[in-house]
Amino acid sequence: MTHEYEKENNELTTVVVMGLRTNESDEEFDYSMKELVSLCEACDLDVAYELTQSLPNPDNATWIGSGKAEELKMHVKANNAEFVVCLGNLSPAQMKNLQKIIDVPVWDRTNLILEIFSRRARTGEARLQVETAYLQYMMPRLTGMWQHLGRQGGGGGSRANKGVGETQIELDRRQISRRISELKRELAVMERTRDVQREGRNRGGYPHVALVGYTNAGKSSLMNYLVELGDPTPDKTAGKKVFEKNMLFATLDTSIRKIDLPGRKPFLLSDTVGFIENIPHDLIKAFRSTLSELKYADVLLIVMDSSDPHHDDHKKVTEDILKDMDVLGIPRIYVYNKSDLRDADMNITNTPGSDKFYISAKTGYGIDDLLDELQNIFRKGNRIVEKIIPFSDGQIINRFHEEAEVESESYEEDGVHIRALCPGYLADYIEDRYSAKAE
Ligand SMILES: Nc1nc2c(ncn2[C@@H]2O[C@H](COP(=O)(O)OP(=O)(O)OP(=O)(O)O)[C@@H](O)[C@H]2O)c(=O)[nH]1
Ligand SMILES: [Mg+2]
Repeated sequence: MTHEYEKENNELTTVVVMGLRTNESDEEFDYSMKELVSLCEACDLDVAYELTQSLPNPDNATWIGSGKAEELKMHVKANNAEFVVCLGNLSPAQMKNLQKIIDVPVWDRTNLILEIFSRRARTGEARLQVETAYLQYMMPRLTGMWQHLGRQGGGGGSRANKGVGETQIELDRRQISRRISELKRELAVMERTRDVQREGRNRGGYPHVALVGYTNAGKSSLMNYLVELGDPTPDKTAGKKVFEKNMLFATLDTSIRKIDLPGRKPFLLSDTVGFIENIPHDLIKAFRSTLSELKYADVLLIVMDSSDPHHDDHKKVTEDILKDMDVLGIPRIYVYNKSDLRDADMNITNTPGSDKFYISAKTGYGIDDLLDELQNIFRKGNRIVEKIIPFSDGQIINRFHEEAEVESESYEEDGVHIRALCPGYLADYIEDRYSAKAE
């Protein structure tokens, strides 16, 4: 991992941002530049200067053209910048050539996102996923790193004739490949453990609601609001709250909390990593196993920042990723969050049965409507369950009374004979539990 730019005393590192505009509108380009600057901030980088270039197509050799590269070099010197962050994804060759001209390292957007992820990942699994993505990104770029040594050697075919740099690259490549295989093996083991844990959670028989959406939409804030609503004593909730901040990729690790509110059926709520436009492919691949949890969700809450003029694009990015993961069959609600920042949203009445809800995780506006709708969805798929429950399973009998509509109940010698209209999730659970015992 490249932590060499992380200063010990949290001192910010100065960078210059380089934007290349090809066929985007002014508005789109400005938005992407702003997003890149926010990504820099999330990585503790201080943007000293923003330079832009317009070209019909990126320059094959230097991405921005050699004239612009000289200008960039000047701004780097003038601002004492330690490196340059580029808006876009550069090929290994473009990166190498540009770096040679400006004399400081060049990061592209993918590199920046990977760096944020590697700094922010906390759980073992997230760390391994990020390291895998990082190494995969580095592999084709090793040439640039050893290029100064590579030039020393002759070009012969046998190993002995190769330059020091080339040999070094081969060694590095082999070492990295080995490490990637190792990481994949470790991740596979973790995935199996998680499957077991998931079964453990399912054994609780609670519906699972998953928060998904663009980064900074307010997913973690909504989770914290609901945690607090379930237990308004700050001392007790402090440990259950997740990290929320006005910063891109505040959350990287998945957290699950049980939301138990008076008069409502309890459910499990999960909060996970946010999405971003043009997310690096390797990173999605690396996070696929964490995100695969979504497949087991009963409801997806697609959270959007409705005060962001680009929330429709964010919705599309999110849907594309969900589609890719084959989870669009799961019931979903579009949650237009941050309604408090938009007068227009505050005049919309949320309608039961709709797939759009306007809320504010700050003020609580519309949250009751959303919770009502979740309860409606849980009730869907209700079916009759008829079972004999052993007397020792008193808590199951309680759940019939709290979460289902009991039609008949009689205490016989062999247990409680019960017939009830159960929500789908509870019916699955009861049927699993008692069929397993019967075997
Ligand atoms: N005004 C307003 N601000 C909100 C609302 N919900 C969240 N925020 C703010 O938006 C910022 C981002 O919130 P988070 O909850 O961290 O967003 P997130 O979706 O979890 O973001 P990532 O973890 O980066 O994917 C924070 O500064 C929140 O205080 C809201 O309803 N209204
Ligand atoms: Mg978050």
